[in-house]
Amino acid sequence: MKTLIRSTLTLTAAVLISVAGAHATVRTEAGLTESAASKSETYRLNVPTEKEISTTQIRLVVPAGVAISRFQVTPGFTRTVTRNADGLVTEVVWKGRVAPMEYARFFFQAKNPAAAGELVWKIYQTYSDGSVVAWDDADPARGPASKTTVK
Ligand SMILES: [Cu+2]
Repeated sequence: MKTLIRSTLTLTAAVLISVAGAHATVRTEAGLTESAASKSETYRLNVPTEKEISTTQIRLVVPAGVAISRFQVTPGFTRTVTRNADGLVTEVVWKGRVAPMEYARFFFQAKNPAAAGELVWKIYQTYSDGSVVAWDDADPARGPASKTTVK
């Protein structure tokens, strides 16, 4: 019985740790945080619901110099884009539902900037109660922004 309790506690701790690490992120399709200058890359936005209510909206702020060309179809979600004067997509908003214990993935193709540097992706995750979780480095410990190193 003692052993059972201990292993249950260990499992609970492990689950808590994995949930804490499951932030909303942008990675390459291969799961990497680096890519090459001027490369046409496929990026993957991963959004886990981390509350007991659903995620209803995800807003992505696209780093300057990144040229999004195409989105993979994501059934169940609508997408709205904002473009700048040059026609580049600067923001993307997806609306839909990511229920508790679920995650959603959004894939898009983009051309990286010609210059090396760091891309900072800001993600704003809205829940059904209207609360917004900011993954934008405003509070790096709790809401880190995703970064891609362009080499
Ligand atoms: Cu998390």
